[in-house]
Amino acid sequence: MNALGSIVCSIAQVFGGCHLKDDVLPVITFTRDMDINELSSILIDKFPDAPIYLPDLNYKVCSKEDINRFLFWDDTENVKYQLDAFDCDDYSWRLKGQITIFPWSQIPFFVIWTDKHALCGFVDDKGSFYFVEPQSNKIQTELEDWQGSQIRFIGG
Ligand SMILES: [Ca+2]
Repeated sequence: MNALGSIVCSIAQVFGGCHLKDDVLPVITFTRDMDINELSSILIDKFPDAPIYLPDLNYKVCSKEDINRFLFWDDTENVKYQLDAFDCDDYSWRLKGQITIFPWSQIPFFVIWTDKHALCGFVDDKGSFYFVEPQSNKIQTELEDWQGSQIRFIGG
C-alpha cells in the first residue's frame, strides 16, 4: 500500500470502512525438505486415480499452522464472488498466485479441480494432505458434498 492509500485507509478505518491487514508477508519456518518422490507417493496414496502434476523436484514443507497464518494474512477470501467472472476457479488460482511468493513458493501447494468445484490443497511437514477452501480459508481433510467427490486435476 502506498502512502496515499494508507492515509485513505486510515480515514476509512475511522468510519469502519477499511479492513487493513499487515503489509508484511508472514514468516515461514521450513521444518524439512520433501522431494518429488515422497510428495507424489503421499498424493497417490490419497488420490490413486487423480492426474497429478508436480513441477519441481524438491520442495520445502512447513506446519499447518504456518499455512493458517498465511491464509489469515492473505485477503483472497474477501474478493466479491461473481459467477464465471470471479468464481471458484479464480479464487483458487488467485490464492495459488498469492502464496507463490518466495520463500513461500517452495511449499507443495496445489490448485485442485473436482467434478463440481475448484479449490486448493497442500501437504504439511507431517506428510498430511489438506484441502483449503479459498473462499473461506477453511482447512479440511476431506471434500464436502457440495465440493464434489472426484478429483480431476491436481497441479503444483
Ligand atoms: Ca471463473
